[in-house]
Amino acid sequence: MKNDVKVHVYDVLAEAFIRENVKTCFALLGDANMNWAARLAQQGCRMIYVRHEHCALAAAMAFARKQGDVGVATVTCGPGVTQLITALPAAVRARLPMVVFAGEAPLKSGWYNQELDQAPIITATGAAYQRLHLPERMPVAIRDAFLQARRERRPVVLGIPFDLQDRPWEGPANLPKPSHELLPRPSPLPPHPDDVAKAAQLIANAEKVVVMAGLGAVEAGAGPACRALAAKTGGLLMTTLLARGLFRDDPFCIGISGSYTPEAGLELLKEADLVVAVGSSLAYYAGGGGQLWPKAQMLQIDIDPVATSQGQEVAKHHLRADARLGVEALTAAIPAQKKPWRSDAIAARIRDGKPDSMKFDIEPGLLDPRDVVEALEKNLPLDWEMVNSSGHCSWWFAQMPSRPNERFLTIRDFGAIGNGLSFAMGVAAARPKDRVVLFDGDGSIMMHVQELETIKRHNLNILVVVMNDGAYGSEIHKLRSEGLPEDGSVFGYCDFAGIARGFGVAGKTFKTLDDLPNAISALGSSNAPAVWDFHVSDKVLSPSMRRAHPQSVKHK
Ligand SMILES: Cc1ncc(C[n+]2csc(CCOP(=O)(O)OP(=O)(O)O)c2C)c(N)n1
Ligand SMILES: [Mg+2]
Repeated sequence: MKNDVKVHVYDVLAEAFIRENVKTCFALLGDANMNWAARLAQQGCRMIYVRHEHCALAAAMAFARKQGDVGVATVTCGPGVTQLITALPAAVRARLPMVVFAGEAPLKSGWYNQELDQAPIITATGAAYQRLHLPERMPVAIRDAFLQARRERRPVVLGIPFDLQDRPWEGPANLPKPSHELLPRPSPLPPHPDDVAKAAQLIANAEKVVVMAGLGAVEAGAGPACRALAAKTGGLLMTTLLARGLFRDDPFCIGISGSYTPEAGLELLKEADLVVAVGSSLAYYAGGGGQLWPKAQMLQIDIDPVATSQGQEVAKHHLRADARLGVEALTAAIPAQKKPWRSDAIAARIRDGKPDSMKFDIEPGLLDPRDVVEALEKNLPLDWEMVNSSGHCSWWFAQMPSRPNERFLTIRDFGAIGNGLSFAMGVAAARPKDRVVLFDGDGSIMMHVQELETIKRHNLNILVVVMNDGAYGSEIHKLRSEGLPEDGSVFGYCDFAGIARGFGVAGKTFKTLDDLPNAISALGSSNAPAVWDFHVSDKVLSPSMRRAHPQSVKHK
C-alpha cells in the first residue's frame, strides 16, 4: 500500500478485512458499500450476493456458528441498515461474533435521502455500533471490531460514511497487527475442589440422575465426559436443542430437553431427582426452570453459572468450570451407583417409542407430518448437513434422533420465522463440499423465497424440504383453540415445486412417501439445489402446542 492518490480509503479498508482472514462475505450492494466490496472481492474474498440484506446477515450468522469464528456481511446505508433489524437481535441472543460493514450517508452533504441516525437503531438490538469517521484510524477500528465481536460474542456494525471511503488514503503506510495476532488464548477453567465435593454429595444423595448437555458442552468437547458421568450415576442423558445429536448412539439418551422432548422422555423426566446441566444457559424453552422435572434438584456446570434465566429461577447448585474439566472432576469424585436407574426396559422404551403417538384424523390425499419426518429420518444420509428452522413444524423436524450434532444447526433465539433459506446458505458456504438439507415451513420459506435465486446463482448444494400445511400452523392451532376464525392463518397449498422451477431450481411435490428413497438416491449424485414440497395435514397438533393450549385438543 502506497501513500499515493490512486489509493482510496476503501482500498485500505478492504485490505484491513483481508488481513482479518475474511474469506467469505455475504453482501448486498449500494452506494455506501460497493466500492469497498468490489475491492474485497478483487483481493480474493468469496462474495455471496444475496437478494435481501436480512438474508446477508442471517447467512453470515449461520456461517459464524458453523465456522466457530466471526461472520461478515455488508449492507449499504439507510434502507440497507434498517433491513438488518430482525436478524440482529437473534445474533445478539445467540452470542454470535459478527462484523457488519455498513455504509453511512456522506458527511459532506447537507441533505441525503438515505440519511438516518443508524446508531440507536442498531444498539436497540443489543449489537454494538462503531462510527468510523476518521480515515487514518479506520484500519485500527476495523481490527478492534473483530476483537470486540469475539470477546463480547455479539455483532459489531461499522458505520462508515461513503464520502470518507472515497477519499485518497492519507494514513500510515502499514496496517496494524490483525486481531488473531493479539487474541488472548486462555486455557480451560478447572473447577474448585470445594465445589466438586459439594456436587459429588448431591449426586450421592440422588437416585435418578439426568445429565443434560448444552452447546457449551459441545464447544468444550465434553460429550464423552457427560456420557461417562451418566453411566457412573446409572442415569440418563439428554441435550438441549442446540446440542441435539451429541449422544445420538447412546441407548440412554432420551432426546431433546424442553419443548421438543419426546413421549418417553416426558415420562422419565417426571421421575428424575437430579438434573446436571452441562454447558447450558438453562433457557426457557429448554425447560431450564424445571417445568418437565418437578421432583429434581438442578446442578449447573458452566463457566458462567446463573441463578435466574429468561424469567425463571433455575439451578440452585453450581460448579463453575469448563464443561469437560468440571464433568471429569465430578465423575472422578463419585462412586459408581449401586442401584442404577438405567435398565434394558428403559433403553427399549426410548428406542421403540414414537416421539408422539396421539391419533389425529387426517384428510385423504394429505400426509401426516410425523410420517414425513420418520421417512426422512430413515432415508436421508447421515452425513448431510441439517438446518432446522421455525414454526409449528419445527417440533416434528426435531425428532430425528440418529443425526449427529456436528451436522446440525438451528438459531432460534428471536423466535422469528423466515430465516431457513439464509441459514442454509450460510452452512452451504461454510461446508461447500457437503449437501445441506433445510427443514422449514411453507410460511417461513415464503417470507424470503427470493433467496432461491441466490442459491441457484451460487449453485449452493441445498435441498429445501418444505413442510407445507398451507398455513401458518402455529397461528391456525392457536386461533382454533380460542374458537376464533382462521382468517390470516390459512393460505392454501401453494406450489413450491413450481416456484422453485421459476428460479431455475428443481422442484418436486410429495403427496405420498413411496417415492422418497428413489428421490434421495437420484439427488445424492447431483450437486444441484432442489425444493421438495410435502403436502401435510393441518390437523396434527404437536405435543408442545397441546401443552400450551390444552383446549386445542377439544377443537381438533
Ligand atoms: C418474523 C415473524 N413474523 C411472524 C411470526 C409469528 N409466527 C410464528 S410461527 C408462524 C407460522 C409459520 O408458518 P410456517 O413456516 O408455515 O410453519 P408452520 O407453523 O405452519 O409449521 C408465524 C407467522 C414470527 N414468529 N416471526
Ligand atoms: Mg405452515
